[in-house]
Amino acid sequence: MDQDFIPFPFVEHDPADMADRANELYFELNRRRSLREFSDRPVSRDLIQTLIMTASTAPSGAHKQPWSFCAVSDPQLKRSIREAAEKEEYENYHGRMSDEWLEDLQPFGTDWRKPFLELAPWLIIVFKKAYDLDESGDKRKNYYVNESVGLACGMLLAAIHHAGLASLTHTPSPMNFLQQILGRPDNERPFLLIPVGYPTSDARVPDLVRKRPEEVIIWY
Ligand code: IYR
Repeated sequence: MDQDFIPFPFVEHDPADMADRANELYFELNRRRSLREFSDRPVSRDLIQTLIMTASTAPSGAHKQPWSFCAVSDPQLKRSIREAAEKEEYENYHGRMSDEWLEDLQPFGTDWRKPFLELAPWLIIVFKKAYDLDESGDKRKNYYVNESVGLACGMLLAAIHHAGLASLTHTPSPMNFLQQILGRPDNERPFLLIPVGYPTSDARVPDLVRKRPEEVIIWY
């Protein structure tokens, strides 16, 4: 199949504005924080759809777009997800995680309890697709699946933050239970669970420091 080509949809900015634009986005994204204390304040489905479609603009290997996003607001489903996640996390915090791991997590005060999985108005569960099935049911391979889906998740977090909402990148482990509860097909594997919503009025986060330029950039 031949692909049509169009002119590159480039928007040029006045060089005098470019640093301001770059700084504005940096300051905005630098304010993003992972939230664990969600309120139950509702968020519209339309807004969630726009945020997911923003994520779905991510680049992907051979433009296969190897992702699907389950958007869960149903209270029963959220409860099932919370129960299954807490069961696994209980095992993690009581023997499955190494002492070093528990020590590294200690500053964040996390434990096996995951009330946000019921409180947050939406859970977005991102699935990665190792392959797709064509019309005749034959497997069609996807490429750079982890990279592609990781990029989509990053764009989703930025979109959520930009819209004035908060999120958490939650990785219950193991998370195959999400595939069962959500009835996803065999070519899909859970990648990341992202609660989305508003913080409680007294939500607190650890006072973290981000690495400085000289710690993360190597110039050549
Ligand atoms: N998945 C567990 C443990 C956990 C692991 C890491 I690495 C974190 O940055 C945070 C938590 C949990 O959700 O509690």
